[in-house]
Amino acid sequence: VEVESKMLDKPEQTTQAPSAAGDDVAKFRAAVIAKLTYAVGKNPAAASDRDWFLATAFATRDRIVDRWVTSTRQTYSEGRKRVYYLSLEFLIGRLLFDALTNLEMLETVRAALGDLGVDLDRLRQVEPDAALGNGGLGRLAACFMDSMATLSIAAYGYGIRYDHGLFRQVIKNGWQQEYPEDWLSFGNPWEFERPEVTYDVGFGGSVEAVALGGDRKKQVWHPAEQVEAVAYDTPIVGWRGRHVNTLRLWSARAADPLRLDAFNQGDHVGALVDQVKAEAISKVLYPSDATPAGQELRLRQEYFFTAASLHDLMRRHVDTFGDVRSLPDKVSIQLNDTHPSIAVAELMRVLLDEHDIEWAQAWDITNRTISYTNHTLLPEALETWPVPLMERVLPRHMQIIYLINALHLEAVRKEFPGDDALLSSVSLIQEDHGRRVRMGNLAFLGSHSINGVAALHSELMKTTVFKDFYRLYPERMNNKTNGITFRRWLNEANPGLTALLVDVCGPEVLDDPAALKKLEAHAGETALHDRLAAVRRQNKVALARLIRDRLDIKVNPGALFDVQIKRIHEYKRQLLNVLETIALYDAMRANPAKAWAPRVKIFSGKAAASYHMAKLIIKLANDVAKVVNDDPTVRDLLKVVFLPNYNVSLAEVIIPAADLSEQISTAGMEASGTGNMKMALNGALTIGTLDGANVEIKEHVGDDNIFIFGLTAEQVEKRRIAGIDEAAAIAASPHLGEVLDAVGAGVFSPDEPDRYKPLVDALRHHDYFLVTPDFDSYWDTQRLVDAKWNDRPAWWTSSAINTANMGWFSSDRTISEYARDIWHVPVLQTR
Ligand code: B1N
Repeated sequence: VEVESKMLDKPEQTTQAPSAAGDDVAKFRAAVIAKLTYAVGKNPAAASDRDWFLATAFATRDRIVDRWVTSTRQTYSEGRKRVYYLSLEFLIGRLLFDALTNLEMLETVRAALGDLGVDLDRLRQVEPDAALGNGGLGRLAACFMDSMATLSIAAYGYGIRYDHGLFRQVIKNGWQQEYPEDWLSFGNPWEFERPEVTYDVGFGGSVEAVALGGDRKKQVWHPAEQVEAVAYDTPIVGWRGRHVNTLRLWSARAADPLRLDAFNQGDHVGALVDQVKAEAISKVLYPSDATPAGQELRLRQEYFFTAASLHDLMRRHVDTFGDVRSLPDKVSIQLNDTHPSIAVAELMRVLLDEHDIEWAQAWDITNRTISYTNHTLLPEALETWPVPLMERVLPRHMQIIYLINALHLEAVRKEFPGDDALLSSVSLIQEDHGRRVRMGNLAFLGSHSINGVAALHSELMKTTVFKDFYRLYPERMNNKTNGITFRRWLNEANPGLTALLVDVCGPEVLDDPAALKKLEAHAGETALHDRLAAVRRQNKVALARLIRDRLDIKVNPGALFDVQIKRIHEYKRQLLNVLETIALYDAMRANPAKAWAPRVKIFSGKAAASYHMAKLIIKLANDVAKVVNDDPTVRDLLKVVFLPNYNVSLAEVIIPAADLSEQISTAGMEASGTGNMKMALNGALTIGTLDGANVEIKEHVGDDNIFIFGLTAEQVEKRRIAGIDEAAAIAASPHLGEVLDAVGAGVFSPDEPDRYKPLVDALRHHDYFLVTPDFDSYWDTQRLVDAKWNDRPAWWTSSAINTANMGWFSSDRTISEYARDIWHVPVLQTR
């Protein structure tokens, strides 16, 4: 990891003396028994797996807390700059193996529990999967927390402690159904409630201008409603336990739990109305993924956690450094998308109204403190709020936004006189279709750095969403290509491959992902191929078992496992994959004796509850699965599997078992992708478009080791302008017409022949996502995949080259770049 900023000292490598190991096991065993007895209140004979899990988590947490206290004290005593990562989502998943891996205690704990007759791998499954996020954006925040701790950055994650995370997906008769998720129902052993860290967050009310004497006056906001934000802290321990940071999540609580007067008059429900309204704020995660969530409650969630977080960090800053004016030197606030972008107006409000800083200085402080990451170009995902709603819920903020906008537009008018189009495009207020506040523009204007999440995405930002802002502030825009934490996605998810890599590349590979490159020298060796194949086989057997247990479908671990796992969205084009599956099924049936590469098509992912097209695509995948899996003609050639309730834990099983990674979004639409990185790191070959981070994966692994197909982002744009001409694409295709006819005629839905008419009609007449023009290129490229699979030495050579060249996609690299270019904080040099 190349970092120019000042380095922290290199840590001592800890080596464990063999004689100490037995001691450690005995100590940990005693600690677990003590926790089971005194924290869980059970005796070993009566303890369930859940009790053992809690006891183990508590004992593990103790080891983290010691280091946590040290880290926190060091940050204070050294007067270090702190980074605050504000995110409406943290998709952290299970934490036990994260903690044990990073503390290097996995084997000790396994042995200690073994002595007690308890199986650690069973306990692993008992932990609920904390799904406080929708998909890539939330998981990125979780990977970043791991990397910030690993690099010893003094960082805090700030978000919401949702009572209910992302809905549980049940597939019933092929259709998605949503059920509430309940991760907290058996308690959460990782968190510390901090009832003493509670802030009032105001909503509504009015603003009063108070005369201060002379012509000076002051605006005072009198909120109509106060909601309390209560802190819950989860320690996040970095690799080798060197540093521990805090994930602080806010829970909403009514200031007055009930109205006693109403209660005493017999109105038992009415007495609780205020409480219910306040607590609704942290009740449930919005299941929107790159789609708008235009609800008052969503705005309340955004302001709630932003205001509480700013209050908390300002208090800490003033306590430590005494003066708000040094804020930009000691604090960096990173906005994870626009969801916390009200921070710009809130920080201004606090500086102006509560610290009596004058406007120009307040604006300078705000701008130098805040930076913003954009995660999507989809126009429908860009947040805007109706002005009347903002005026009602956040009247003082609306005033401030008007003022920011007036000064901003005045400056633009001066620099670009007469350019009205520019003015209306960079305004914070959208004037057509009802007046709305543009949160992306507010975030941009209030930030000194605006970054995209992959090279292509960051370039496209300059020509699309922020085209006009780029003319005003080109120096603010930059790229930070996403990354993933190798601790979870390699060490924990794929211990077999990790052991192999340590053996071939040396143990330094655990600290320096660039050492993966040493694998490349052996990429062509049969001995390596055999070892890689054995590891993959084991992982595929485990996945096959899971598929059998959950779906009662038998799949052959010898077949090519072809995997598409992500949110279901039209732009991600699961439909393209399903249509190719149908074409392949037809071709196999027509000629079953041909030397086909046997495949298992694996799909997993959730659709937003209100996204009808996406839900129809899930149903189609399941309908196709039923037909294919029941057909004896293709029994040994093709299986189709839709695994319900995709989450982090399921990903940890699927990813190490993937042979082929499907990254087939319409070019220009997937900002980055991170599942693409996880699978390539684990040795899957990618079939994908030149979109998001696929472009950079291709540059790293080389053209011969990735299957690229389809229109480029530039061609997509041209094609949309020229007219897509679906009919021509379908007519030119040897397979597509027949496939669409079959789907449209109800071949896969005999019980409801018209079920897929809307889907097929869209493809034939307004194929916005360009499935039809990309189909043949996709089909042809899949046949190249078959050919390579049938040449196993070539396949494994490419697989090894993929793993060898994925080191750059470590989130440690990404975070080092944020630290160097945006936050200006030192990082620990880990190699
Ligand atoms: O963010 C990921 C990227 O790797 C993905 O390409 C991108 O699609 C994803 C509104 C979003 N962009 N926008 C969202 C999530 C929730 C929501 O309410 C938008 N998610 C992404 C990490 O950079």
